[in-house]
Amino acid sequence: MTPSFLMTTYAIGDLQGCAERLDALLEKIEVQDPHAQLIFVGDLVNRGPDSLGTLRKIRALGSRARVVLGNHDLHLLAIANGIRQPNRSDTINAILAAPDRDVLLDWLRKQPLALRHEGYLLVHAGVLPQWQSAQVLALAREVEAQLQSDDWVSFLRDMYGNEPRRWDDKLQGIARLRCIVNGLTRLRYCTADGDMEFNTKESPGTPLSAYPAGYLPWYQVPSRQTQDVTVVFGHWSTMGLTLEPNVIGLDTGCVWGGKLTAVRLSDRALFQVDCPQYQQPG
Ligand SMILES: [Mn+2]
Repeated sequence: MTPSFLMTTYAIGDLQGCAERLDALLEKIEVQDPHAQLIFVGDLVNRGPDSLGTLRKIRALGSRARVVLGNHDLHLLAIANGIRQPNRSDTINAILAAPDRDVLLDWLRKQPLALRHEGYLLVHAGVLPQWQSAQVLALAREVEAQLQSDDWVSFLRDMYGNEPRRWDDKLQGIARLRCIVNGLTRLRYCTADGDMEFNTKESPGTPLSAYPAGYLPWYQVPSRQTQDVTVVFGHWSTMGLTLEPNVIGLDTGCVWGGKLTAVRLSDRALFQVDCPQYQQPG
């Protein structure tokens, strides 16, 4: 056992089933740092070639790896329970047919939706402007309690939907939980007062960007309460690598022919591997 002060933590972007690329990335990291601690920012599975191998690999890393859940991870849990139907671009059948399926799905549903590591707050998609750093963890715990309860399948059944679009501390019940899940796992654009928009995937910097007037990438909202920490997130592959003073975006489009990216949190050193294109967008 290596003492914790010698361990360095790396955040790793969306894998989406690219297990072989994960191996290549870990080789690169471990040459320098054989005891690297890893935090995956969600969307471990789906769209890519080996979702089953990816889940097995990360689970087998044991205490070296931590995970926050993404929308594709929740989608897998929903499909496995007959709550959602698989669509043509889903690539999770091997998990559903695997002999260790229940072990893997049970491990997956017990992962958190937000993590704190030193001055970093790690989530899959984003945080709403009204949420304070400590509150984000507390809100994530509310959803985690549902996913980890005996009644978790009924929670998943009620979880899907775009409403309510705006956070209010007074929200209760499933409306409250849905708003938390959508903020942490689906958010890209919102208004300055936190009204979420779920249709636009394009990066604000591209000619394709056509997000509605009044909306901003969530991390650019001026009144955002989480600016006292560095928020690390994935989910936004069209945005690519985002390195700003208190924001790190790590979805560099592994499954779309981009790169798989890890950042060493202590000094923002980047570790990347190229990825062959596995899926065409859309
Ligand atoms: Mn995602």
